[in-house]
Amino acid sequence: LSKQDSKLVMAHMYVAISCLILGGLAGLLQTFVRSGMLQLPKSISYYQILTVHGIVLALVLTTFFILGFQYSAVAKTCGNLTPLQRRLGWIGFFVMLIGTVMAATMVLLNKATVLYTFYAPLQAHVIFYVGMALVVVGSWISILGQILKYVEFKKQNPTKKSPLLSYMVTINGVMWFVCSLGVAATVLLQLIPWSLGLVERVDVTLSRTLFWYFGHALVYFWLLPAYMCWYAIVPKIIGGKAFSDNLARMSFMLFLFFSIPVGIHHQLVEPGIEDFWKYFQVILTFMVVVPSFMTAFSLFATFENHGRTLGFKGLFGWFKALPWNDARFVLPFLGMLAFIPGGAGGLVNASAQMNGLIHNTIWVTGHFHLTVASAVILTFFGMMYWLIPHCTGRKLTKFTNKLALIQGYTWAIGMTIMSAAMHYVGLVKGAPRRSTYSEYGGAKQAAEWIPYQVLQAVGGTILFISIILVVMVFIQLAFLAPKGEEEYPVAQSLDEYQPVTKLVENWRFLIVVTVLLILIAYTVPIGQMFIDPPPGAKGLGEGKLW
Ligand code: HAS
Repeated sequence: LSKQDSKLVMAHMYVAISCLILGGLAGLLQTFVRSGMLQLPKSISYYQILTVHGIVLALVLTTFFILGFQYSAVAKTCGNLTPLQRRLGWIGFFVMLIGTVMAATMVLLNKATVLYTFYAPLQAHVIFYVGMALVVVGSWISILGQILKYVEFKKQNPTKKSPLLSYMVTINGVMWFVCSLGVAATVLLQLIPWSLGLVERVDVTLSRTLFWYFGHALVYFWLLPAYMCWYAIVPKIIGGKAFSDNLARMSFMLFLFFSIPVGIHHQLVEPGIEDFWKYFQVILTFMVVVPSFMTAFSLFATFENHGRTLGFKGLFGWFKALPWNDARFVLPFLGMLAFIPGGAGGLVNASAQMNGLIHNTIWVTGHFHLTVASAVILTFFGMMYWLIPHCTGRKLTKFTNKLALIQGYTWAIGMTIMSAAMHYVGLVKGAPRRSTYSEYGGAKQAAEWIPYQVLQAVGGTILFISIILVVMVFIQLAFLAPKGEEEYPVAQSLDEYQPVTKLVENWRFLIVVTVLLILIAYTVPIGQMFIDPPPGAKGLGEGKLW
């Protein structure tokens, strides 16, 4: 990467690492409070630190890391950014930063204790909502710069297929544009007027529906950059080739189609939405699982092919061929492992009957700590460990690599303990999520939750040690490691020179199918919220929807 492009990428990384420290500290405090081992000072509420934890880690860290990495990916595969593309990157960066500071200030002042989902009926100060809106607008500006790079490549090379990483970045960007319209609508049309007192009340079902229209695609916005690494970077690190470029594109295309029209699977137990539409979106949810199975298949095929090329035999011979001493590989691999139970848990969540069992229990918290906080973040750490030295002109030394390996393993151990306890006590003992320590008036059932909350604190403590290690590795790679050249690994695929199916880059087709699926899945349920509210949807149909 050029010096100027590296600077842009690094600016994003500095924000991401600061978020990790602040959000990780909030997480550690939470586990101690929940297990009854710590009481917060009266001026700080449990929900305030829970809001800090969720917003800073799930929304801000991820967005900054992803946009920084995606800039590096398009610059690496399509050539240095033009001044306009870089300017868009910087404008987006600063708009997001200003938005983050505004929102974070309100949360720290306890004027926006609304959790990371921030939908009604919880209400925040207007500055919080404006801040969140700026984060979204900033991300749009930033993504525009990335898409322009892809468009420029396609214009200059009309007959060539686009580089895989740039194609993937563009899919993720388009998906983000389309899904964030939902959160923009609820923030601008409902939450801001409401928090200013311009309207007396807002429709909660509509607010939640618009949020989840965005919210489920959001989880794939987090996941896809990890998949970019698994498909296009890990094969190079292990010294092999990716199984199939065409399969990877196909899987990303399916993510674009099916990530968005599935948000109602977060609302299966809510009133105000007809069963038919819940069922319909559950079917679409099972469709979005398909590209993940394709990814699992492709990864196994990549590993096996590499192992066989090196002469390793047998069903699992490939296992020995993998570079177990290389943190750039081990961390994403631990992420893949976590995604097996994490993804299986997602299938449980999406199955309507079983959702009734686990909804609003701490099982769900366990699910997303295996997915976003393990599969995704472990992969992001692994990516940082070559991206940062690449940008700062330093080397990942043997010592730092060892530190990074220890960091990865401690994270995996901490998260295994914490999320296993969450899954078990949520599923088997019905422990609620988003609740603080309470004896519930001496209820026997609540007493059974405590040992598992202590286990969560044990896991949380190991995780915090792991965060300290991440920061140490980061400081090494950004400022202290010896100068040198660290590779930006981009893999070739076995079908590198085969033409790509035209359909996957036919953007008119991609956007028409995406919009059509959204219209089919959402027109009637949202329409009904305006004109024909089902019983139980109180306050609807009275002309006070927005
Ligand atoms: Fe989820 C709730 C359904 C994936 C995140 N999810 C959440 C929430 C979050 C979240 C944050 O249907 C909580 C929201 C809140 O605050 O209320 N989720 C799914 C389904 C999937 C899924 C069907 N979720 C994710 C991902 C996330 C994420 C990814 C973040 C990044 N989720 C739900 C549902 C709810 C939900 C309901 C609502 C629950 C409720 O009632 O509140 C699927 O996409 C999962 C598919 C994944 C797989 C796994 C494929 C495995 C791979 C690894 C291969 C490994 C290798 C290594 C090669 C099928 C690709 C092998 C090596 C060896 C040695 C073996």
